[in-house]
Amino acid sequence: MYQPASHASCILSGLISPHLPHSSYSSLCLFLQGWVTDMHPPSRQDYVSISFAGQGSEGYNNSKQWRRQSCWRKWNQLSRLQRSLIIFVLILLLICGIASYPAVTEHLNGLKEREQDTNHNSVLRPVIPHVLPEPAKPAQPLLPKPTSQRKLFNKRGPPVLQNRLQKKGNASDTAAEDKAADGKKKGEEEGVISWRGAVIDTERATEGIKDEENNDQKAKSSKESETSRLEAVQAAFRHAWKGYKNFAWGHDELRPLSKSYSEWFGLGLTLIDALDTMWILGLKEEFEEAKAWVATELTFNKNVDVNLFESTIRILGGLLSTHHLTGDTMFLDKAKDIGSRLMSAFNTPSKIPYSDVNIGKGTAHPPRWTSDSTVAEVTSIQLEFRELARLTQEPHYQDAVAEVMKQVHKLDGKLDGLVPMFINTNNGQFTHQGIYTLGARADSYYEYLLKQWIQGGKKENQLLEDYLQAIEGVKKNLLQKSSPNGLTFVGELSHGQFSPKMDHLVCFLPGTLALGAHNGLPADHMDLAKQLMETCYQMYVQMETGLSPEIVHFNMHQGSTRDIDVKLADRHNLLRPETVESLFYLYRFTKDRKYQDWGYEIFQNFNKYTKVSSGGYTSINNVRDPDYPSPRDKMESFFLGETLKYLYLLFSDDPNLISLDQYVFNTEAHPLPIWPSTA
Ligand code: DMJ
Repeated sequence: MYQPASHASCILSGLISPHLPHSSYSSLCLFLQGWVTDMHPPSRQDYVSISFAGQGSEGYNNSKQWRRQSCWRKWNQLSRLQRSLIIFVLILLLICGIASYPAVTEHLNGLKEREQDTNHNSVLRPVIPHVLPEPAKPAQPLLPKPTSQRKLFNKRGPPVLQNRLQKKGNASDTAAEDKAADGKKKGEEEGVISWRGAVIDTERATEGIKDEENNDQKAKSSKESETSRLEAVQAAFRHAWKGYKNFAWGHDELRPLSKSYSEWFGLGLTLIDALDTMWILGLKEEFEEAKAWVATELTFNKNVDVNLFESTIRILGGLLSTHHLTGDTMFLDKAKDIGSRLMSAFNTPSKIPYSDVNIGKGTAHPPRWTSDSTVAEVTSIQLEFRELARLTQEPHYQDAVAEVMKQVHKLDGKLDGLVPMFINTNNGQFTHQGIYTLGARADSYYEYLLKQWIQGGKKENQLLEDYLQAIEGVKKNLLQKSSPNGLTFVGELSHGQFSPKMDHLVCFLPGTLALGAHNGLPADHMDLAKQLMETCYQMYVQMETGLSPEIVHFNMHQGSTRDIDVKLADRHNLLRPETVESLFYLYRFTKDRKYQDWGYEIFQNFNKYTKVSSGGYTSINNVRDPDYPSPRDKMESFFLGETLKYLYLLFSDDPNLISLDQYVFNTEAHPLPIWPSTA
């Protein structure tokens, strides 16, 4: 009697033991054994027979009385052992029920809370929480997806219970955990963590986070550096403008040291050259002041001689581009005025224009000592007059400059597409033949071949052919490498004799070559552009002030100790733009930040050696003496028209700030529109 009760109670141990501490379980067994023995004496029968209403022979009687009497009769028919066992089982079931109640409640609550959580936060919570940047909680544990969690909990109860089961060593769970642990270890070795089915490539996830953070950081710091560099250029412009405004307002050039000005044409050259720069730099106040001066003070009805080329690229070009950028027709009217006055330069026997025009009288003439014009000058006014013709619908502007190109195209005296430096206005022939350079007097001929072709929608094949031929001519006749470092440079040829001399002016070439490559010309043009860009940068870096001289000579002899020499007479720097101009093109097309950094170095050196404290910047005489660079007391108009503009565009990461697919810059950095294809 004792044994079965004891045995029966302990059969149930599997049900309750996991839920109770060991000591409680033992005491319960002892208690039950004693209770059953004392209260229920053994019955006569050792089997349990239970019959239910309706199932017996007596038929169905559903009265309460009958049911009570029948149950009692059945109960009394049981042996004492059977009754004790039944009572024992019932008591055990009751105890189990009471014991498991809190855990069940907790489980149910847990499920309920999780369900609410999932419903409310499904949008906010990431599937893998720490993949989203959450600075306040950087080390969130890896969790499986909510659905997997639900499955787990349904199967195995709430987290507390799971932990206890694991500790107690549930066989199947332990095996699973071991497997998971193995998998985790293996996974960790492979950079993968597996958490019950949620597999996360931590290496990649972490990399992703790190990359994202690094990228964010990089983007932030490059944005900051972009902003601060742009602001630095604005500040430089304001400083230059302060000097011009205070000491040279309405005059051609500032003399910042003597706090005065110089006149060349007497047309407010710096102010006009700087108009579109102010617009691009966002200097509204300064722009409005300057605009008011143009509207009210600027007059071309003056008895004054101007250089056709210089006034075309600076004044006509500046007014046209400002008209385009602002939409203000006042600038177009002024452009028409100066354009029409300059046309008298084309009244020559050859139709090759004279270099000088009296814009008040409407007369033109060559320089006093010659009847020649400079080749670069007569072939670098086309962008502006072509645009004026388009805007005014007066073709004679375009016809006049096209005639020059047509004649030059046909002329004898070129070498593999390279042109001499002078052309005679009487007979239209090249003079002083045999000298070829990409520097002064020839430079922008090459630039305008390409740019006219781009401006006109890449249809004028003759311009393109002349350009491509000329670049081949450069490669064949003028390109050399220096010693000891092998810098690629463009020298000059004089009657068959190569000279390793290169003007700073030649540094327009890397930018032009890059622009051509961007427009579909051979890729090796870009390679050459990069090599020449490096050389132009070295022309700055290798000087004690970090500023380039006007002219350098490259060493080509084996055993040279330095690549670049500078003659005494060539040590000046006029604040020229060509190198930063090319850096701008190279950066736009390659996105290589080194070009921005090179430009920033140059910019800082302009600030260090050419800035005048009372306002303005000055040309210097000696780039090799950082202690006394010997200021020249002149701020050229192109410093504001070109140098600062290109620096600003170089430091900007916005390719749409004067898009090179919509605008073509004239040789004075004034952007003119590329013609729509229907034009
Ligand atoms: C500018 O007037 C123009 O860029 C021209 O083509 C060359 N010289 C100066 C700048 O150096």
